[in-house]
Amino acid sequence: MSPNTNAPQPSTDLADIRARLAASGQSHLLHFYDQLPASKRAALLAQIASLDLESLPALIEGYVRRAPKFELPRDLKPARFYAHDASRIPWDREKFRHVGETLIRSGKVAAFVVAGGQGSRLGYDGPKGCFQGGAVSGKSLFQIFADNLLGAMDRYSVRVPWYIMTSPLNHDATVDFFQKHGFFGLSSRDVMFFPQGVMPSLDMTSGRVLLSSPGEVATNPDGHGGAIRALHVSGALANMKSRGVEHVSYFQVDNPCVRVLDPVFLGLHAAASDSSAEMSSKMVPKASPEEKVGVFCEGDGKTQVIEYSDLPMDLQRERMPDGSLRFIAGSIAIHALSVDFIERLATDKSFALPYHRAEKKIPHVDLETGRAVTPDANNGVKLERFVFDALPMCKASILLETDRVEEFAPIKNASGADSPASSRDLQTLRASRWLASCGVHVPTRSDGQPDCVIEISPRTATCPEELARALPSGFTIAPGAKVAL
Ligand code: UD2
Repeated sequence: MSPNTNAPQPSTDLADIRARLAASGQSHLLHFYDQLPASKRAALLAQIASLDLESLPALIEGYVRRAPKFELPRDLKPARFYAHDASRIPWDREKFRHVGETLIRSGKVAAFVVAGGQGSRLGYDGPKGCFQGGAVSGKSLFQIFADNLLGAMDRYSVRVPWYIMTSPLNHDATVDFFQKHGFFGLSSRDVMFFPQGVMPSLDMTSGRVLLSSPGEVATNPDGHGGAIRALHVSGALANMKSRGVEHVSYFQVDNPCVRVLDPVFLGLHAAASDSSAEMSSKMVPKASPEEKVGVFCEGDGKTQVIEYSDLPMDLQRERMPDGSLRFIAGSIAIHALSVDFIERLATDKSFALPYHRAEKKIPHVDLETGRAVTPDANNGVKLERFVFDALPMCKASILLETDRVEEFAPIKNASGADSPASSRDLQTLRASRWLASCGVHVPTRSDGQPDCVIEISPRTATCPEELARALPSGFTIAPGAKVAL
């Protein structure tokens, strides 16, 4: 599938650009213009033309000159959720599984991964989806998601389109990777890549836009919240509608244990009496008050995610009488969104998600000397939008609790928590559970952890019941074995 290339192009005329730069206080971006060769001049003008310069003065005032203050809603309380253990607070899981399966089988669901992030914490030089995330196979994260879809297509006898949001910084490398690997067995007609927008990176003191080289503006992807607009302007939404897609299953590129299409979640999203079927979310109970994930809350009558840094620590530490955390619902960034909801937001001229400010070390060119500067302390501000800020724009939004081991093994850092090693352990732990429930003995170490590494491809099974059907008879695992199923 190809993105839409018919969007109107802004003027690249030098005089027009000079006027826009002067009006937004950013004339320094042409500081080296006269020294550039013709091709670089044209590229710089095209890049500047594509930026929303007009909104910069207000953003610089509101986010750079002073850090914005987050106001907690006065009636803030924890968000309600559909409990993982449906015997505790009863709800009809099988009814919603049926609804979700019917939606998938009738081609009304698409997969959508946000893969435009820079992944700097992992220290991996390339799109994060190309990282080898499979615990045993070393398959890339993208291939694991593709396997997930191939499994679902077999199970439900349907073609499921997959939309992949890249950024201008990793778009070509992502597309090349899929081409090199034959789209991992998917049809290229079912995979659509489109880049998200970018924001200029700003100097933390002056608010001036930084230059990454004499002929290039320093930019950063505009956050996963940029997906709402990018889905629309790229033509992805129109493509979904032409295929009869009504709901999008949204996930992040860093989690190899994600269930790309979860019928129970999709069914709840689409049909629960307290859902407007606009945007729904999954959560896991926070591991500790200090865990750095956004928290689902209710305030001003709306479900919302409050970033851990905005939620006061005394609230994060509050406990219920049974000892559990009161603000327990940690976001694992898995959502379901309706195509109608995305379109309503993306085509509403007054729609805008708020920006969030992140202080970063941003390499740039010194305007006085023309030399490249690699800062060793934060010197810049990146502005990003977050997709979960669309939740309060829903009429009613539901939340499903899930089991951390079942669905969340992210790869974010090079070592420690949320690293390739912790993800491998979690993939193995989940596989061990599934195998044990199929009656297979899993060897354990003296600390009770599996004495083996196991990876179950989502093409083989996405739950213990499917694994029971797929396992060869007499299947065993030897201590220390590495097993890919
Ligand atoms: C995110 C959540 C956090 C928790 C966690 C679960 C935010 C701000 N925080 O933390 O609360 O739910 O995930 O894993 O979201 N991305 C883009 N374009 C961008 C920026 C990011 O596509 O401009 C993608 C990125 O490729 C990745 C995902 O968004 O798939 C998460 O990005 P992140 O690494 O910035 O978020 P993280 O892990 O800090």
